[in-house]
Amino acid sequence: SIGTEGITYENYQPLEIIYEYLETTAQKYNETVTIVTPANSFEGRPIKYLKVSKDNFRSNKPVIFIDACIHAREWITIPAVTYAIHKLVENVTEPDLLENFDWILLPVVNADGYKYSYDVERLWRKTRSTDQHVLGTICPGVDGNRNYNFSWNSAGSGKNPCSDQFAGSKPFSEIETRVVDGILKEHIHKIALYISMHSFGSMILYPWGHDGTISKEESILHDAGIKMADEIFQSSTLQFPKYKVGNSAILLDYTASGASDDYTHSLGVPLTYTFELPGFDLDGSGFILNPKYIKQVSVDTWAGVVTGAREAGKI
Ligand code: ING
Ligand code: ZN
Repeated sequence: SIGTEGITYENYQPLEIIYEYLETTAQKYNETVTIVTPANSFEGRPIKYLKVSKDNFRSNKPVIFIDACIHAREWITIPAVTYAIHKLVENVTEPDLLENFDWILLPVVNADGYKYSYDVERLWRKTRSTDQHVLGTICPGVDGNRNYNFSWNSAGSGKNPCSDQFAGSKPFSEIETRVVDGILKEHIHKIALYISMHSFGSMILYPWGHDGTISKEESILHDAGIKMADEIFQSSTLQFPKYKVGNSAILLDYTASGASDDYTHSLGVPLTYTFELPGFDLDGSGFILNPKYIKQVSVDTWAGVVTGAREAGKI
């Protein structure tokens, strides 16, 4: 559990251990790390994130915001973010990253869903809310990555609560997406890079996902994306496919509205990405990545984030 790398990367950790790691890190490195619990999840679990900064966000450094596990079954995304925390404060080999940026790291957006996936139903995707249901409905949960308030419910989502792409009863119906929105609103003018970690497929995706049109920032999005993909490829000792980089609708071959990268882009964040971390087809799904890959995927993802941050610093 809590070891020399802060937290072990040999197995997927339960929510309680991840939170213990965040708490311990905030205590141990209290000069640079602040833990925030902005709200509780639908089922009452705290949602926790870390602010990492040399001066508690007092200067005007650009902010880098990384979130993960909005989709419950995408477990590999969580260690990718705790490893970033580890490299920012515990095992610093790139000191420029804290010199030049302030960081927000939210490893588990969907705490209820992760717990449910961990304990009950491995391939659960959505939140666990039941607010939108009339008496007796049997399908809980909203697709968090269809719930953001940009072009909401216009593509690749719907109004059927039993669908895995249920958009919710309205934009930001979910406390979990409202938490992310709160962070975005608090720092919006400073956010230089936003990455939402998903799995799987080894892709770096960028807006616009709702209709596949070209962003005004397409060229910087694409250039920085390619640099991140190259760096991940260089870092990796694994036989995963090289990351593809592109507009999400074009690369995935489907449009999807209400996703967090489109939303942050609509708020004016220039560099905003969805990472699809690697997955092997071990069970016909690809979400169930063998734990033996956790460490290396986390290391490789960090290499990509480092490059993305430095690119963001140039703009
Ligand atoms: N993939 C993303 C999803 O929410 C995505 C892909 C990202 C679509 C951004 C549109 C915009 O479907 C996974 N694995 O969840
Ligand atoms: Zn996802």
